[in-house]
Amino acid sequence: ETISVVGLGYIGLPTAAMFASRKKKVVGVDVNQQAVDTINRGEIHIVEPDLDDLVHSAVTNGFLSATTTPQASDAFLIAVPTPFKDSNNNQKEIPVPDLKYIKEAATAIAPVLKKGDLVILESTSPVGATEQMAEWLKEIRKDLSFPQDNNDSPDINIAHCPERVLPGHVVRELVENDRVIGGMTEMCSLRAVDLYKTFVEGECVVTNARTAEMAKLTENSCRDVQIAFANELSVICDKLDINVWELISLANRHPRINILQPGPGVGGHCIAVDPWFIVSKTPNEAQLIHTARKVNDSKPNWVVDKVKQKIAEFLIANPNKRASEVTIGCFGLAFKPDIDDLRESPALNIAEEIANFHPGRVIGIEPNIKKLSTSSPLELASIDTGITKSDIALILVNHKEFYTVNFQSLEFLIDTKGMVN
Ligand code: SAJ
Repeated sequence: ETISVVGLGYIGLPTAAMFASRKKKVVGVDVNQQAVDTINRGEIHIVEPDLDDLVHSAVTNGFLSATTTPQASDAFLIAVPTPFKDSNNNQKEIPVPDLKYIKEAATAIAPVLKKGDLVILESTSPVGATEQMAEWLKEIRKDLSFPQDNNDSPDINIAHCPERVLPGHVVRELVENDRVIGGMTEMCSLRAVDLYKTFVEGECVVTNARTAEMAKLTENSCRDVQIAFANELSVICDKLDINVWELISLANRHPRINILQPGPGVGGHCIAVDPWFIVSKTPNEAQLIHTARKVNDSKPNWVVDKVKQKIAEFLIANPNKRASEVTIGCFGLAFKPDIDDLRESPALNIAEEIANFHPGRVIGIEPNIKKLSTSSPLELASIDTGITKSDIALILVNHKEFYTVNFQSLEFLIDTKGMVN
């Protein structure tokens, strides 16, 4: 049995390596020649703990190889990105997901499909994407039967099985998490369960494709809405002169309340993205989900405004200083604690925005990063430099290294993560 994994990114590569570690023959397919070459050398092109060893042994043992052209297999897993469509209209409020990479992947595998194959869409997708993918395959392969033909045992089996692993814990969560398996027919689901059982120790729960698509979007939207609640509370409390961290810890003593933590905004590639897949499909119905997105997206601007106020306060307290002599230290640039991932990070965006308007020095303190992109207006510095040189300190991420830092000694401090209490 051969398994092809199309898309060797943050999900596809660990998944491919996991099958290979269970002695399945895996062919990884990616359009990026460089990624393919890196993997074939037994190395990795992404950052994820424990993945390097997994890929290295899978390649050396001969169970994993990568290529740019799909070949005949028994199962195909599609794990390509689902970005938003580029909109020319800046006024347009709701981003719309773009299925072009799913279409490209379907078009690439269609010629090598044969009777009995299983095709699984893993990419996070708007509701209906799996059925759409099945249609694209059918358009190319008129000689095969598909689940949408109302055939209980079609030639090609199709399912949606969204990934739900947490970046930084992918290797463990791939094995331990329960899996939602949404087959287009019962047989499709059974085939997919059988495949995932190769390495999944969690439960494989069966449903239909649309529900599986919505389940993934629901999980991330639920978290987004809950974080929005915490972020809104933080803005309200600031106005009312209440410590939001104390407030939340008090409210959470209630046996049925569990409020999440506010912060500088919501980052990453999932929580701030997936809710739009629901909103763009059902804009009139998805009121709360839409509002939560707006609340979380507005939080970075609120933080930047706080910094501007703090600079003004500092200059009033230090009338002999000019703005160009004020150093601002931004503690934490990653999108969440204890990772080195700067993509879609509200902390990085806030720090860079400050660097762009502030005439003085702006330093970024990020213990998980050795260097920033050359285009970044920020200067990277150590924790010690950050503490001794900052006139104004801004805490953006609660990295573990910051818990022992004496922020209390700083007179001008903005703490978006409640580290100083
Ligand atoms: N955040 C807060 N307050 C909180 C928790 C998180 O402000 O109380 C912020 C973080 O700082 C970060 C953002 O939210 O900027 C997202 O972080 P996260 O840890 O909540 O989630 P991700 O994006 O790393 O991973 C999520 C996970 N989904 C859920 O927890 C429901 C993961 O299981 C998914 O697999 C992943 O999205 C995905 O790929 O969809």
